[in-house]
Amino acid sequence: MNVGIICYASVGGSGIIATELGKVLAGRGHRVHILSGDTPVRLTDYQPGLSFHRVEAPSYPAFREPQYLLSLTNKIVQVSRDEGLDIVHAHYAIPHATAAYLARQILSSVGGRVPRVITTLHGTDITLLGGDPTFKETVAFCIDQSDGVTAVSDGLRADTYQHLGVKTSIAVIPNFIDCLANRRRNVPGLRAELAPDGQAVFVHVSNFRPVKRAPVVVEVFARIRREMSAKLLMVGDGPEVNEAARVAKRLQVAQDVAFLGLQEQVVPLLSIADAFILPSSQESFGLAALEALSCEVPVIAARVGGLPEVIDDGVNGFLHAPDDLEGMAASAVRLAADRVTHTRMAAAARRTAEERFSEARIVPIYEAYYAEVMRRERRGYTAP
Ligand code: GMT
Repeated sequence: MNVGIICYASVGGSGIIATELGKVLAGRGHRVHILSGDTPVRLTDYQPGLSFHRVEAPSYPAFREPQYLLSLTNKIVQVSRDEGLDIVHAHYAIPHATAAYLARQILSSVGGRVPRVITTLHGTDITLLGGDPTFKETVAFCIDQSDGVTAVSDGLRADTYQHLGVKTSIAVIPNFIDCLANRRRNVPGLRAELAPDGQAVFVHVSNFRPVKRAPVVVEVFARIRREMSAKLLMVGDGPEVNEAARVAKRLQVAQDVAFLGLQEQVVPLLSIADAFILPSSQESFGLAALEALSCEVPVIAARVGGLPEVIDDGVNGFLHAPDDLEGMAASAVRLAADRVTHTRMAAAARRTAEERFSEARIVPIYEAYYAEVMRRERRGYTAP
């Protein structure tokens, strides 16, 4: 098939999944065109069958904001025409589902080949933004007008029906991971450097947006520190990084918290961790949690959104009510102190990634979904 994939380029699960999907599909013989405002972080090497189309949003004195929606729409129209796309796969509804819808309408109105539109919902596009009255009706309309819609978890699917009132059927296709690339490595030097006195090591990886509650990670860690000697690695960057650092100072654990910023290679850091801490207020799936599981790192998380579909409480990690910081800390201490439990959960974590969320298992589900949508009756524009 000939597929156009639209995604955000910045670090974030939706862009990562979209790009990885494109790479695997190209490896399986499809032609894939990635459309994005910048080169996505995971689009690093040349691969036959995979190309990149930059979406430009020129500034103009009359505009106060760049017109991303218009330029993306136009780019989809051009690439569809030039390349003969079968499918336009929009990752993240806002505004990608709208751009794909508009492009399909434009292409339909002039005749010729018209691609099917598939929208994949990722999380904050629904739970934080989609239901906002500023966007709601347009977002719901464009989701309903897509030829196919997928969500990354049952939880997100339910939220979409509840918050946006969409009517169309939504298929759940979970996120996936390359289990070969994301596996625990032996990095004794790194552990000795970051935890020189044999301390337990906890890790948090995110974009430090408020929804991730990075300052709460530090609060949980301060409770852990009362019980044992430990280090916390904070990986990533974003709006709450400084607040998290302030909390570390206030709680007098700053000397044991390392803010490492954006890291291209998280596998070595995950490979020295005893547990991953993810107390998000909302999380449709938790790709970072899956990366940890794949590296044999049990995850301690808030019981919200799609996280219970990834983390089995007491099996590959622990789930707690979002405000149960004591419980999260107690689980962390238990994992680091009880090696038998840790070994059992680390093995279960890896099995979760391999058996339920491997790229080899999930990408063919996307392929089958593409084929099903191609067979469906078209939606959208009908010529007058
Ligand atoms: O996490 C975010 O703030 C943005 C968003 C994204 O575009 O990366 O993340 C969402 O999509 C990921 C990929 O499907 C999911 O793994 C994340 O759980 C989801 N984030 C939230 O629901 C908060």
